Amino acid sequence: MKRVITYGTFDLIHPGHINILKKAKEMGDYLIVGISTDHFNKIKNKQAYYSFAERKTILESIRYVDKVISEDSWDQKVKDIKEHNIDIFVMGNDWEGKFDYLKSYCDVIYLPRTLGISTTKIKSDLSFE
Ligand code: C2G
Repeated sequence: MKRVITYGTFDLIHPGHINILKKAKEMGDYLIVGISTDHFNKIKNKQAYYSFAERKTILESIRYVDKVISEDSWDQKVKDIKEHNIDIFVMGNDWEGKFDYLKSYCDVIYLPRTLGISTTKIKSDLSFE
C-alpha cells in the first residue's frame, strides 16, 4: 500500500486544488492531506476565508482524500512522514526544491501547478463585482 502526503491551506477549493489531490492520489493508494490550521496560516501570512474546521470538512468530502491531519508548523513533516509511513511527499512546483530535505525519508515530487486559477485570483475577481 503506497501512502502519499501533501500539505496546504486549500481555501476556497478550486480545480487547481482538485488536480493536485487527484494526481497525488494516483501516485499511490492512500492520500493524507495536512491542512494548515488558522494559527499556521498566520505564520504563513495567509488569510483563509474558511476556518480550519470548514476546510477540513470540505477536504474530507473529496473522493481522492483518505485522511486529513492538521498542519500547525513548518517542522512537522518528518514526524508526519514517519508516523504515517509515507512513501511519497507531493507538492505543487511553486515549492520546487523547498522540501528536498525530505528525500532522506520518502520520495519528493513537485507537480506543475494548474495555471490561471488560484484562491487569490478568485478573491480579486469577486472583489470587482
Ligand atoms: N495548487 C496547484 N495549482 C493551483 C493552486 C494550488 O497545484 N492553481 C497546489 C499548490 O501548489 C499546493 C496545493 O495546491 O501544492 C495547495 O495550495 P495552497 O492551499 O496555496 O497551499 P500553500 O499555501 O502553498 O501551503 O507546508 C506546505 C504549505 O502548507 C503549502
